[in-house]
Amino acid sequence: MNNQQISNIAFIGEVDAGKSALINKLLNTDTNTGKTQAATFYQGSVIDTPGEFVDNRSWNGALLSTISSVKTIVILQPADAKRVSAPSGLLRVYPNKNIVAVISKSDVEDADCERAERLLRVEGITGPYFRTSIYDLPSIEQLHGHLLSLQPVSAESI
Ligand SMILES: Nc1nc2c(ncn2[C@@H]2O[C@H](COP(=O)(O)OP(=O)(O)O)[C@@H](O)[C@H]2O)c(=O)[nH]1
Ligand SMILES: [Mg+2]
Repeated sequence: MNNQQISNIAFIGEVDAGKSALINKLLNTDTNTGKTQAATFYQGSVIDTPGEFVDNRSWNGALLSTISSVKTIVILQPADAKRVSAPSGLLRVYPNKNIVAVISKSDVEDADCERAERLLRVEGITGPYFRTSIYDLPSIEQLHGHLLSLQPVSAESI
């Protein structure tokens, strides 16, 4: 991976969707193991959110205020989940953000990536759908490249 950093991104998805593990891979860091208890901010404002934000409706206000500052929202839909992981309708509140759809844990035994895409599409979350596995580096690099392409061009790189 190159040295340019991804930033200004929030990762959301249900508990165990693989948010922290994916961020670890994307940032090439190992500082965020363990259960996410609070929104965690990394350098350049990459935000990891606790799954409870999505699982529990009463947390939706907390989710909204956490993601309100970022330009890009990455939604993780685990490949083995039978229902949608994203908060229903919540993302329409912010029509100007980049929404990036990730089918996470694509390597698990009962993965069904087509089903995951269907669930996202029904929820109004359009493709491209990035299928990732933390054990498949090319899948991480492909997502990383897409996230970099969404970064604002910084003055020094012109
Ligand atoms: N097989 C597999 N397991 C994964 C993958 N991503 C995460 N996991 C595992 O799923 C569990 C939950 O991951 P975590 O990142 O903590 O989920 P979070 O609650 O969304 O932050 C952990 O045991 C991870 O090792 C993946 O791509 N493939
Ligand atoms: Mg976590």
